[in-house]
Amino acid sequence: MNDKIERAYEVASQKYTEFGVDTENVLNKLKEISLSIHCWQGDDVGGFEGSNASLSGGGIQATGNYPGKARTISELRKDLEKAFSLIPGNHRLNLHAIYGEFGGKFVERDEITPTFYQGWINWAKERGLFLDFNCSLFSHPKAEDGFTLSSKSKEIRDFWVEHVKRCREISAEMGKQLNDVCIHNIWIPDGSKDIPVDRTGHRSLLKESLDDILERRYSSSHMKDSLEGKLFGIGSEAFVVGSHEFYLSYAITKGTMLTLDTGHFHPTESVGDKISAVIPFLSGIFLHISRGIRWDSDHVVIADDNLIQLAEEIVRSKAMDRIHLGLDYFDASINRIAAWVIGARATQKSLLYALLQPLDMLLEYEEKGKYFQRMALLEEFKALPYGSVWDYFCLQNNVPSGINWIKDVELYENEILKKRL
Ligand code: RNT
Ligand code: ZN
Repeated sequence: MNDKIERAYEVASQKYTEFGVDTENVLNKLKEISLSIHCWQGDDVGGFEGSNASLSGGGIQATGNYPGKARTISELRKDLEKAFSLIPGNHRLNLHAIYGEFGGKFVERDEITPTFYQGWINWAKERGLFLDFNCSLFSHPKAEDGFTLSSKSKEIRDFWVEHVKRCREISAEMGKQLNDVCIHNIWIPDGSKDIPVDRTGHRSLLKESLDDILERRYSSSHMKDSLEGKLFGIGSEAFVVGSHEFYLSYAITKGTMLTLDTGHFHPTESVGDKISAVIPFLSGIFLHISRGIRWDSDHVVIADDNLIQLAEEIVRSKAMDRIHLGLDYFDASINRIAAWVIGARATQKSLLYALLQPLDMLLEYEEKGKYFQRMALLEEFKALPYGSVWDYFCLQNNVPSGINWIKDVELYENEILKKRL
């Protein structure tokens, strides 16, 4: 088996060498790229706050009822460990505030402290993982009227401002203890189902709340803030306060990072194209890699044209050190561990595909106006054996190659998930 993979890799490597591409070099680069794996795929964005913690009120929705959803933190950790064992390389875990360890008692969102996340920090440390963090401004009675940081009620705003401030503090603590930079992502569901008259009012309230939240400075070697806009959500079809333009402008002004979620734009827009347009003006970009289908922005990521283009633009950006890659989708209709593995591997495969392209040759064609040659070369590369390079990468990193991981997940499903009733 391994022999076969090695032989196929040798052949593939020679093929790429003919075009001036060094596959060893490519594999080293690929290994350096960490993905921030989203914890919320494991339990349909439920979290562990207690009793009525089902996903609601945020304009996002997980559909499906596949058996075996993680019901406790230890089940979620087990599932994550399984998923991580099937994804080559070293990665990160992206946590939401609702995933704290509250020990069975209800802790209000404006009362959370780093202590509730110490278990996650320890768990990450033991496994050599790093953490990212998110404030959670949905699935909560105080988010039910559709507005949080931009609410016209001062009481509601104050509550959420306090929550986000605490989440920043928790992020800084995670970064400090893990000796790393924890990215804190701010996404809020604020918006309205129908056409509002006071867009201006809500947007200026959002700005005011954010100014207040970001006033406290943390060392950028431990935490960085990133802001995520959106086009629409369920119940916020006509108006989203935190739109892309709002946060792009805000992030540039304040020096924060900007989160681009690939499911948060019009279907014909290319997020790949946006990278080189915004990165010169930003301290960094956090990509939430997802797959939009019609009204839904959160399908499991696959290596489609959008993802390939995104990967190509990341690789060609010359700013990879300022682009943080995370996954963001949730599918409750298939095995949840497989959903993680498929999305992560598809992202890595797309990056590999992009890294294997003969950029120098392509650039030369382009600069000389040899456009059919450029097109022909790109087309040719679609049929080159990058799958053999991928298999070798998996082998090198001690994870199953090809579809061998499927049986691992099936076994886990039979032995563990099916027993969760
Ligand atoms: C929602 C945003 C956001 C969430 C997570 C749970 O549309 O994409 O990133 O998916 O914070
Ligand atoms: Zn997102």
